[in-house]
Amino acid sequence: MMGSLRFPFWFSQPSKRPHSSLDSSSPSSFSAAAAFGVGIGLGLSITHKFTNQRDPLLQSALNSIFSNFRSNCSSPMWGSLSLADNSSAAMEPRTGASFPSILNDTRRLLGIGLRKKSVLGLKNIDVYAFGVYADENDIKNLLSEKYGKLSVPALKENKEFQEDVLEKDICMTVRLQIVYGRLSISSVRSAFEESVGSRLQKFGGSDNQELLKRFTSQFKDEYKIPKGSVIELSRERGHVLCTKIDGKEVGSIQSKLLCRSLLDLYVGEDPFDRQAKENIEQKLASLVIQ
Ligand code: DAO
Ligand code: DAO
Repeated sequence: MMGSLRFPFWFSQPSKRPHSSLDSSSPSSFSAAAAFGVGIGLGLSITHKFTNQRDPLLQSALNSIFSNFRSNCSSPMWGSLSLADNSSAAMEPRTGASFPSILNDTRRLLGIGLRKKSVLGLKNIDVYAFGVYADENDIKNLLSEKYGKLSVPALKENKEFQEDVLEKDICMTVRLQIVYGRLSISSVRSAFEESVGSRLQKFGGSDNQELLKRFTSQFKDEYKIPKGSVIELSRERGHVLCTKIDGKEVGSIQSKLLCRSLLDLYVGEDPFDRQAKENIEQKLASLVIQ
């Protein structure tokens, strides 16, 4: 349903349209939540349990706001509204893509965002929505002792903390949901060589062609990734990068450098979606401190 709803004008000029986007004549509370969320430039909204709430329209709009309050939103509120139980899901409002709040029993959703790509400098296409997950137990075991006494705002500014998230053996998953309808394997390969390739160079120096080729050779020409496909890129124990397409494993590669380079696209210095990175760090910090 949401896949067909786009508000391109609001994307480009969100600050000029702060209030008018909540359309009460909208046929669906989802679209209202999305429009409202987009209008005020926010990220997450809630897609479940509308039925037993008095005013689902208002509720979803409020969820959309509260789940994105950043430094001044306490973690219990954020937790209870957005990611409270295993059956809930969060929606990326610009695309309608929905992300389960828990994967593999213990991987918790930290934040969601959108990967865009400019084509020939002419247009910006939405390629996929993504959700970043991390194993709760790993977070507690590997980060809480060192950082558990700090405050959330302090932690969010802490470079060493951000570095540890990328470096330590914390199981994580980036789940991609394809939005663009004409994605070819060759364009995936070349986009990957550009984005991940630049990180491999940044973190590992010059000689990483072989590693890059090893990864991209997993993507066989006969694979199809139509709109709606779900790709999971997981850092498993021991820095093994495991790739799944629609639930089927297509390969895995043990490389700390590759894992780090991939995660850097979403939570590094120059991320695809800055707001998503903010939300991810906020959520991560709140989990470390609990
Ligand atoms: O069709 O001309 C075009 C543009 C295609 C852009 C493809 C971007 C691919 C981004 C990586 C996707 C990874 C799943
Ligand atoms: O967005 O630039 C990017 C990189 C995203 C990683 C893409 C990995 C795609 C792996 C699946 C390929 C399916 C054939």
